[in-house]
Amino acid sequence: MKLYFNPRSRAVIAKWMLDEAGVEYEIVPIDLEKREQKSPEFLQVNPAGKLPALVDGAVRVFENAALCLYVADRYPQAKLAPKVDAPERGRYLSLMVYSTSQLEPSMGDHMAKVPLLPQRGWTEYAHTLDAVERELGDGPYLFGDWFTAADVMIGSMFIYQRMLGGATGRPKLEAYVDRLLARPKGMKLR
Ligand SMILES: N[C@@H](CCC(=O)N[C@@H](CS)C(=O)NCC(=O)O)C(=O)O
Repeated sequence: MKLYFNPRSRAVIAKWMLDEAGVEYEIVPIDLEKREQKSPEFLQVNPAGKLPALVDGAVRVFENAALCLYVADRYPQAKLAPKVDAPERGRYLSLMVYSTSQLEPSMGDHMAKVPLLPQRGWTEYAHTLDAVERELGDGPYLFGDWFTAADVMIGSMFIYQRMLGGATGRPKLEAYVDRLLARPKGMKLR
C-alpha cells in the first residue's frame, strides 16, 4: 500500500487513518512546491492532482473520505467502521460524507469570512457546529466509546481549524478535539 504524502497537506488525515488501522504502508513523498501533484504520473493516481492518494495493488483511491472508508472496510479487524449490515452503518456513512460535503466547506467559508449563499449545498457554520454537537452527544466519540473513521474525518476538520489558529468556541467540541489529539496515533498539531 502506497500513500502519496506531504506533511504540509491534508494527507496527514489519511496517514492518521492508516496508523489507527495499524496498516503497513509506504510513503511516497510529493513535493507540492515542485508541483509533483500535477505530473502526468500522479494524475494517473488522482486526476484531481491533489493529496492524499492511495494505491493498494490495482486499487487507487483519492479524496480523504473515500480513503478512510476504503481502509476501514479493507481492514475490518481494526474495527474502525460499522459492518455493512450493522444498524450504525447509515449514520456512519452519512457522517463520513457530511464531513467533507458540509462541515469542511462551511468551516472554510467561516474562516474566510465568506457569506453563505443559499444555493450552496451546506449550512451556515453555527448550524454545522450544532449538528456535530448533537451527533457527538455525550461522546467521548461520535459512536460513544467506539472510535471510528468518522472521528478521523469529522475530528480532523476541527484539528485543522485549531492548527490554523481558530476554535469553535464550543467547550464540548474543544474537549472532543483535545481527546482526539491525545490519541497515541492521532494527528499532531504543527
Ligand atoms: N477534498 C480533498 C482535498 C485535497 C486537497 O485539497 N489537497 C491539497 C493539500 S491540503 C492539495 O493537494 N493541494 C495541491 C494542489 O491543489 O495543487 C481531500 O480531502 O482529499
